[in-house]
Amino acid sequence: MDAFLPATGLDEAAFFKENGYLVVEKALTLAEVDELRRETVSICRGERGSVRGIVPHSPDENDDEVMRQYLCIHFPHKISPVMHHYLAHPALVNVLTQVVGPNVKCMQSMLFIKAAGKPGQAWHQDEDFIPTRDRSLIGAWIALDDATVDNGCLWVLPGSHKPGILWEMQQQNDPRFDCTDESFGFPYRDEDAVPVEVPAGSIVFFNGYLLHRSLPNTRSSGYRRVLVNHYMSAESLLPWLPSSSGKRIALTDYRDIILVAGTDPYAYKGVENIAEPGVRPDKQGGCLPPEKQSADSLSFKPLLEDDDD
Ligand SMILES: O=C(O)CCC(=O)C(=O)O
Repeated sequence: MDAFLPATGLDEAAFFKENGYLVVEKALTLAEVDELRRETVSICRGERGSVRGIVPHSPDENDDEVMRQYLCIHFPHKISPVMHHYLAHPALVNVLTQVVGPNVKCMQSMLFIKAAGKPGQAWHQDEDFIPTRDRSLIGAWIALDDATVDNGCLWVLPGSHKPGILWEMQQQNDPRFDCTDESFGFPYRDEDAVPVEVPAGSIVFFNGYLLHRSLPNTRSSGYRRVLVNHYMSAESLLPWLPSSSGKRIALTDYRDIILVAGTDPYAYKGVENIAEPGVRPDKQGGCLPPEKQSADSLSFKPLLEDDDD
């Protein structure tokens, strides 16, 4: 396994820290890649269990006809023992333990199929979607085809993870991209982006604050298949809501704040008047049930005058 390191003299962990991404070329054997490709067909055919949005397919439909219908399948590891097995492939764990720490957990997998003509994803930071408490989120993007500019490889803005700021997001209608919101307002230009072209079997690791995107697959046939697993430090809690909840806890930002030093990169949001002063209960008469305690934690309601007696 060769890590792709441009001539910087940095070791893998140092390169990742500096640039926010790292390529390990041909980390998986072609036999392993082939196993994952065959499993992709089975998942798309619905043979591994039910997937929301996958329709029953008749044996008359060939594999290409089936796969072309799906851009990406979320959480394949939940139904596929093969995908589950690859979450802890030694080539992944080796790098993860170097750049995240000794204790690493996975919370998501995504299987991109991205047939010819399918769109990419606009600029975003993965911590917009999966909020860790310690900025330890890391994607492991496992190429199941050679990923090139024309079939829609990953593009990154090297070093864009360093400020540790989550840029604003907005809806976009750019036909090059799927429905995912785009980050905007960041101080980098599209021309600063680097295409991460890799041969099949390679893994691109990238930091959860790194701005990245992918462009459409502009070829006339074939796929740009990728298995992307997301990991984080096991020490961090994961305050994550399923998208079905309709809430984005990662982007929720309590703005009843006072800056006491330096600059606030989110100053443009202004401040709000939310907290109400109040007396902390002194435990006389016992405690409230836990759900009532947390509901009150942001709004210490003043005790009624009668309570002070
Ligand atoms: O591979 C792609 O097209 C996009 C992947 C991506 O943006 C991600 O995994 O966060």
